[in-house]
Amino acid sequence: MTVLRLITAGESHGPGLTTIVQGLPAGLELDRDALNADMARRQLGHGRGGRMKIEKDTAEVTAGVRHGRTMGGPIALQIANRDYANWEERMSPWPVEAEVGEVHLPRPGHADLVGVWKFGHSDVRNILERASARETAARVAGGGLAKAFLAVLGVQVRSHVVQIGPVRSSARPERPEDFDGVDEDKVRCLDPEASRAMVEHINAQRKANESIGGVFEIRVFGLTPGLGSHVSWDERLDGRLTGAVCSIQSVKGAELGDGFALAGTPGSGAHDEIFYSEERGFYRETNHAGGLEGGMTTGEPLILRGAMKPLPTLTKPLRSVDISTREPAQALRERTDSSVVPAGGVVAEAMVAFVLADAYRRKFGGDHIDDVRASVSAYEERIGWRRSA
Ligand code: EPS
Repeated sequence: MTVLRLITAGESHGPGLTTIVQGLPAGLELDRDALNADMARRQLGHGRGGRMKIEKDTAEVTAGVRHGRTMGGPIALQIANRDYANWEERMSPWPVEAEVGEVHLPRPGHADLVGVWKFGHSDVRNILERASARETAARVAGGGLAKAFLAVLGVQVRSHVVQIGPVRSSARPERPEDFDGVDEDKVRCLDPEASRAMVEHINAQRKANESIGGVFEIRVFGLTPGLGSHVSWDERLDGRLTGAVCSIQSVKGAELGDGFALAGTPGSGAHDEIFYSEERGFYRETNHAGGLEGGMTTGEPLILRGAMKPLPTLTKPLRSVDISTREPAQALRERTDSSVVPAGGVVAEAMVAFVLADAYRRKFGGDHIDDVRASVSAYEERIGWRRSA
């Protein structure tokens, strides 16, 4: 059970998306522009398709906030689908006069085939509309509220792209300021040379009718030590964070800190030795663990990467089977994005912010934001934690 809850509703080409976030304290000040800036950041990135020219996402608050502050009840956010104007008959919630054709061509790699079996549909559209990554707009809206809560506690969540196709970035950002300008880069990459090669790679692959995967990295600064817990499997943040990131459409892998590389490193080089000095208190000189030990934050920056597979909607479709005739056929061919890794990082910021905000809510409680702040300060004083920033 989480203390903070995030529910999204909505289909890709339906009237719109809805987000409900429950469990934030009262008195939290929200910034409408900051929420909408994140909505716009999610739409960025070289490699997005025609749909992004249609949408200009904003999150409208319809409940839980008054004069810019949370009241303590559930917060509701609405995001319109502008494209619904082109889909009104096909996606109407109510019966229509017109004949609406069904989709029978499941795409390998998408939820299409298993979804129609499981939910008993004959029309793949009943699955693909909800499985679509359009839903991530609603997550970003909800994650924006979690980020606002974390910001009050001195926590900053950042992301950048570290790989697109085979091209890797060599950037190793150590502080929040190192991310300045990342959203101005075409692929949200902090290594200019790699960024150029990534754009070229996307262009070449797009010409060849391919889609392209990649890896984004999240870094979180200013976390208090001891969020999460070693005592139960479902309270360990390693699992909660990677689970949340792997719940993002197209993500097939997640790693923390040095992650998979640790498996091949001798123990003496794999862990972060502990030091103490009068001015710094307890500290580490390395962060192989990515800011987590025993399922708990250590107070070092959290480092998490997510690997996205290439999108399953291809302009050169793969082999499939028509589910109505059971004859061989080509998979559904649709307008699509060729690369969404830059957007994936923004969505992962939202998911990570949500999990961390929930961890703060569990540990520190509080009905008003000032109660939370006071509780965090009292705890940090008890353990003698010195904030570096
Ligand atoms: C998506 C397919 C594309 C993307 C969409 C996710 O939409 P369409 O089928 O309308 O061209 O643009 O992503 C978004 C709309 C978005 O806001 O991110 C898919 O099948 O997952």
